[in-house]
Amino acid sequence: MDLFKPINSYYDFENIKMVPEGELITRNLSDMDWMYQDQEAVKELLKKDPQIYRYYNVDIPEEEGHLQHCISIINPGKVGNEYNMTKGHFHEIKGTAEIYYTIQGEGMLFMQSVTDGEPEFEALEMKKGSLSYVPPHWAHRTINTGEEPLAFIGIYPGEAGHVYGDIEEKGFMKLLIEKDGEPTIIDNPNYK
Ligand code: S6P
Ligand code: ZN
Repeated sequence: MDLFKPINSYYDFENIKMVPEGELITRNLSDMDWMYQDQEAVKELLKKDPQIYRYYNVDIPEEEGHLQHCISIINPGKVGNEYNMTKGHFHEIKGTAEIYYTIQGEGMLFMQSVTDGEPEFEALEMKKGSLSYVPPHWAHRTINTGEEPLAFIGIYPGEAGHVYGDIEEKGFMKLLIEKDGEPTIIDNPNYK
């Protein structure tokens, strides 16, 4: 048996990154431009194509028994009046859960499930110290509503895998926009 050796990773608060970096994945606006409601704002922002978020995956075998873990960082900002967010996904093995532990910033965790016909939606607050549970069968997306980066640790089963197609095509049933200076959840008129 190949014995996997214990390893440490660190969050570098000063440089807002994980050390060692592991696998770094960056998502710019152009990677998810159709997901935002205000396409005029998208068009304008695409001239600079800002980075919306990035995540650092620790290199762990994608196998049952292991625990994948990563640090995600969503930059502060908005596209029109909609806050910066991740694309969102289901786990490929839908019966796998995830834990998010917020280490910096503030935001929201959107979850939706369509397991028994009727779509269901839930949202949880994220702030430094919040420990959020994403149960099996819930798609999840994170959103930065603050002025600083939103950074959180994600821990999930090694075999979970990720599926983006469903959310890419149908979207999330709710959006998080700034209204009268406050984060406000509204229905997504484009949800299919
Ligand atoms: C993985 C976990 C996170 C996300 C990351 C980026 O299961 O939920 O590491 O991958 O926050 O979001 P997304 O939706 O682009 O994978
Ligand atoms: Zn996940």
